[in-house]
Amino acid sequence: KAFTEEQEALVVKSWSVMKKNASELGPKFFFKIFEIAPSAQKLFSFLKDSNIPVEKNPKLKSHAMSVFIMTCESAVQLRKAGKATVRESSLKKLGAVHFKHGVVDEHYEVTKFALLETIKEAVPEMWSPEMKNAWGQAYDQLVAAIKTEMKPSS
Ligand code: ISQ
Repeated sequence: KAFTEEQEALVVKSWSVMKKNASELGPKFFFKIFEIAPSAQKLFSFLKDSNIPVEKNPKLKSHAMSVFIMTCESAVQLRKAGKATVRESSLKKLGAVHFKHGVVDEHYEVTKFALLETIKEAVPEMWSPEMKNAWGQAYDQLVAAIKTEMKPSS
């Protein structure tokens, strides 16, 4: 389904507010996933080999922040670009990394739930069923784009 101008406006409006707090919202998004699926922490070598509590780990924080920004900016660019795009990485690399870790549909669903919850809590005064739908659709398009690249890196 096409991403409409109205949906783009909702995504842009909420991202312009969330952007300033990306350093808190990114980790919040990741910790929601770790709450639902604690084993997801095993994906990060820098967590396994560290004595610092996960919520204080600076590498995890900066990684979570860039993943969050990348996800949101993909949504913001969706209409202009005509398809889901990512910066500072390529869909090929993202596909290969998700393939390598054996990511399956349920993981993408948990992540979608965590992302929507994070946004809802970040902009409660703007949140609406339409906004939930706009972010959900943008997320689904990003996931679809990653899935088409889910194969071993050559
Ligand atoms: C992979 N992709 C996006 C977000 C994530 C959060 C936790 C663990 C893995 C993830």
